Amino acid sequence: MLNRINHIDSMELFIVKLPLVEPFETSFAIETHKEALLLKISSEGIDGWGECVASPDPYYSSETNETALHIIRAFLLPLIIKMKNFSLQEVLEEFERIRGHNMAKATVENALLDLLARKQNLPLYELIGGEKKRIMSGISIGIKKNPDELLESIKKALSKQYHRIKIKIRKGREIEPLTRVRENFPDIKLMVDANADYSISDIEILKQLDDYDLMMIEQPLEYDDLYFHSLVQKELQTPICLDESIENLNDVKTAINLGSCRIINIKQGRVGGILNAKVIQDYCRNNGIKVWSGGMLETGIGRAFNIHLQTLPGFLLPGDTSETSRYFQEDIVEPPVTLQTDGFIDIPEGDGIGVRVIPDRLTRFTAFSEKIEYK
Ligand code: OSB
Ligand code: MG
Repeated sequence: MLNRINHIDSMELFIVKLPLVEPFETSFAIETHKEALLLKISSEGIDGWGECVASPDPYYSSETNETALHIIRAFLLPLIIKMKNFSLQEVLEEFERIRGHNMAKATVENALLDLLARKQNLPLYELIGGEKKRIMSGISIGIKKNPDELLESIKKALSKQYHRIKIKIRKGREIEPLTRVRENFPDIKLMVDANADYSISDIEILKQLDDYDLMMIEQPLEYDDLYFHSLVQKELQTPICLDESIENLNDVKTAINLGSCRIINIKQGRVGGILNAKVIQDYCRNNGIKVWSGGMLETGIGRAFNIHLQTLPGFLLPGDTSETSRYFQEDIVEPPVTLQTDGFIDIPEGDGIGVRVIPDRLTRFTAFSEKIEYK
């Protein structure tokens, strides 16, 4: 940030595909693999890494890894090629001309932030003004075949000391699982995520969720809605948390003014990067809205960005930051994320995001790569 980049020597794009230890089912898809678009930017012997949070398909967001690849290649990287002795702020100003495509923009922003931090021998959290501290953990449990499997997963997560449990629900698959969970675990910190499966006409079902002492209901209604969420929030005791509906600071301001939610899930990739996420958490903190850091089943690169982000003061609730072994048998970075005996997570030590990409694992998991060199 404070520093400038003289010039970029090369950029490399990778699509990696990692098997998940177990399929992850949501109201919109079943995922068996994590496919991620990675970007390495090299400058004067130092590499910065970024990970795109998009998926191969447009079911969570309109962006996909292929659309991000296109936007990065055709529009974002060519802007940087032209720049000499530039700051990250200057890059982001150039990016403003491109509408939308936050996940693509965040990928480049993330790689440049990692690069800038490494150039200054600083951990990322220091570069962005965070505080050195441990991070709370949380787990997002997918829709299970039956309530017994769900109870088993919750039991396992509790034995690891996760600070809160989130379960995925979908219309018609909420009351029975929640009843069983509360019979077995009356006191745990619990929340649900509907991934936009309901609409305003389902308000009577949503009202029933007030009986389960939930920390929040995440994204009950349509992915692009703020108005109907405000009507539902007025009828519910349980806070609504928005995920899909929030793509920028304007959405946040509209949501707060309408009363569409009391909590916001910030996915830095969904809002265009770490610096936008920082502005949003600051705005929320000043307006009495708690935020937490969401996840997109990221590899160790994206997960490290989420961990550094949570050192900022607005992140008052545990996020979807789980340990590596819950997603992958083998990740592309070292060290893995692990939970301490009290469920907290340490910030990885070292410069930048603090994790290193292991070349042979990257090669093994890479399905596509492309290198762009500059003179
Ligand atoms: O809605 O938060 C979501 C994963 C993929 C897409 C959307 C979501 C999720 C998660 C998993 O809930 C969070 C994680 O553990 O990374
Ligand atoms: Mg969500």
